[in-house]
Amino acid sequence: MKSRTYAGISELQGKLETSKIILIPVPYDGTSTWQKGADKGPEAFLEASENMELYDIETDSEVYKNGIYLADAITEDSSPEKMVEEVHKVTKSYINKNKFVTIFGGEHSISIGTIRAFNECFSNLTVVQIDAHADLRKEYEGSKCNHACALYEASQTTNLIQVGIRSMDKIEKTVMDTDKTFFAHEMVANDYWMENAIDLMTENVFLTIDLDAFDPSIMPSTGTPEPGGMLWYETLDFLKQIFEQKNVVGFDIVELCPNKDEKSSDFLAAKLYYKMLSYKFQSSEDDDYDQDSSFEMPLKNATKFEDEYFDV
Ligand SMILES: [Mn+2]
Repeated sequence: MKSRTYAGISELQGKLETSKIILIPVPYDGTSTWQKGADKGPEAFLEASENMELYDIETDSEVYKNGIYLADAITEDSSPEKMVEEVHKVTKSYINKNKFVTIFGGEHSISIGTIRAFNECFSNLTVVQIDAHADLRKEYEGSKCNHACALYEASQTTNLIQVGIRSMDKIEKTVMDTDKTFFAHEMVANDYWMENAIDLMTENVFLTIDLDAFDPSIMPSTGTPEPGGMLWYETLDFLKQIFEQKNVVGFDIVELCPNKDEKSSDFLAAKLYYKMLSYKFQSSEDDDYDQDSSFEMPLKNATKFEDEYFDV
């Protein structure tokens, strides 16, 4: 039987051994408070991806030729804590294979695990969170692994920069670093917010994108839509600048809550994912699969991983 590949690429282009890129689906929706359905996000995203052109006009590239391996979905959902643990473990195992690791959720709590993995593998990590919500609660409804707490740990352990924020609880102000927060209502009046945000970033950057950061007019299918969000081209412009100026070490995209009568959100998510890969690999698509040529990821403790490093 033919196994499923990302976007219907050939099995050869989707092989683990030769792929530079890993995609891990995490269909988890254990703690969402309002509209359920983020567990259906990865499937809707994959379906939309299968119906998308794989040539990117803007970068004049076909990034899938770098190889994109569709990993087994993480289905651990016995508790939020166990899910986070599993996401952390699996993400780290693929980073240790020297791959460019991407994760598609699921609700935002999965990012506690992804960020923990990247932070352990890359020194001086900046986390750029693009989101409508601050997600800085230390604990919510009895768990530290609730989606409302998604970025609390990152706020304590990484250089966290929050972009697009327009909804939070007052208590989150005690945790938030307002010098590194770009509120939506201020972004509309500040022509320099992108440069200001990039100036705050260290070299190694992990991006966590909550799709509710986008305006509901272009991204209605998300658990908690908030008016006044970001639009398509400004978001791409910001992302492109980050990919050009920084070493983006990986990213996750979360909170697609598909609606069978509204497919454009699924396509936005699919296209966003592919755009980000296109920006990442823009200059390297003519390379062969030799990972030493242009794709180097400085691991924090490279020696620690030596055994697993080239085991693919
Ligand atoms: Mn969020």
